[in-house]
Amino acid sequence: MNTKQDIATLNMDIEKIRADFPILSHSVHNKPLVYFDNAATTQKPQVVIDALVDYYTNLNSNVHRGVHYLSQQATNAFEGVRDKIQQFVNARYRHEIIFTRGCTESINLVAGSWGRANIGKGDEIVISALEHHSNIVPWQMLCEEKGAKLKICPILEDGSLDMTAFSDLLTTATKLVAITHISNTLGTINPVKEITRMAHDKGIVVLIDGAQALSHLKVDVQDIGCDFYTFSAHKVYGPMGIGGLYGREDVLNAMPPYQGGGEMIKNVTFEKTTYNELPFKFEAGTPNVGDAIGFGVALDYISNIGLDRIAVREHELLQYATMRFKSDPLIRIIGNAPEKASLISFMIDSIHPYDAGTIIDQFGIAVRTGTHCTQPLMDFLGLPGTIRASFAFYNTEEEIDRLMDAIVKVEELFL
Ligand code: 7TS
Repeated sequence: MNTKQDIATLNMDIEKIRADFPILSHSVHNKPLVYFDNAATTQKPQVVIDALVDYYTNLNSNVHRGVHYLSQQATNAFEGVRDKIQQFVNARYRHEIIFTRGCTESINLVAGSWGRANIGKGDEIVISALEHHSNIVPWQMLCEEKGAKLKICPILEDGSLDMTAFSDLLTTATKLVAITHISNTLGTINPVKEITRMAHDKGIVVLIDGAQALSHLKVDVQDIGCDFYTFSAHKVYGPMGIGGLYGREDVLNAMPPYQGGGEMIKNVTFEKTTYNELPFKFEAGTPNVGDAIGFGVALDYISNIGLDRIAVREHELLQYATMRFKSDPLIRIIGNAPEKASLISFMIDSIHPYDAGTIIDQFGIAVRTGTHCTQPLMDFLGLPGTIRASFAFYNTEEEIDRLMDAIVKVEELFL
């Protein structure tokens, strides 16, 4: 057990795992694809792709509204995924899981329903400098509508949250804290349990944006104690267009509906409509049944590998890439928080990230360049953007070596 490769081999059979993801054997620009854009979306294992085809081939039917065989089978499969998600994030009740289109819609649901009902003039909402636009703009819109104020918790030089500043921001005017679990740009893992405890001590409601977290670490919403937790399937090896919101039962029950339509009602007359129970109160219209089923298969897939093993493997990749990047004096890593997920934002000297990204792409390597939907964070850091390599457990040290070769080429061309 001397080299990183040995440890990786002991941890999991990478070649076998890679074979589960058909896209990973593709070529781009006549080079084997290296996929380092996992924070934007993860690739899908064949079992997830098969589940989608199987659903539309054998099960397609609308849910919750038919006594016929197919409708009941589709309903069972769809509702079974709710149970899987409940177990995956350790929610107390299955009806605390609301299906949405994804993390963005989940945050908008909370802003549109809980926010409209609970935020008033002069109230304050605390977010952080690390937030994705999805966890900024809905709150800005709400604050504008209600005459409330958005307060921003700053970060320290290493990309960690400034917890002293956070504590100072919590006042009697604060009604909500909405903070990301893991920064999609810097990789910082925030102390969400502590954040929740500090906010709850002052009676403040807490939303955690879990878009980046579900694939990297074991999420336990009861242990965190938060009121809301949001996520997207496509970042956890599942399909796009499906995700969810965890909300604590008492909080969800006290909220008005978000959208009106079929499914979310109990009884409709032209005079008065009464609303359905949880979770259906928040699920107006025909849901995305096929993709939900694919989501369930993705959760089973990573549960079978084991999130603890995934975390170990991804940490190895992060350490290896960090070590390689640090060996090049022209590379500046942006974000060095002690608790960090497996992604690295970086600059190559003064080369614009778009220029670097274009050359790196020619090597068949997918990295993301730009502001990563965190423009205010880029302003905060005084950067035009970064290059971001985000790793999943199916990536390898050899792929990181190939990225280093491409970076050397970028340096030759631009410096
Ligand atoms: N919050 C965080 C922290 C994210 O990283 C993202 C997507 C979202 C919310 C929104 O998720 P969606 O599934 O609703 O779009 N992040 C990224 C990214 O880093 N590159 O592309 C999308």
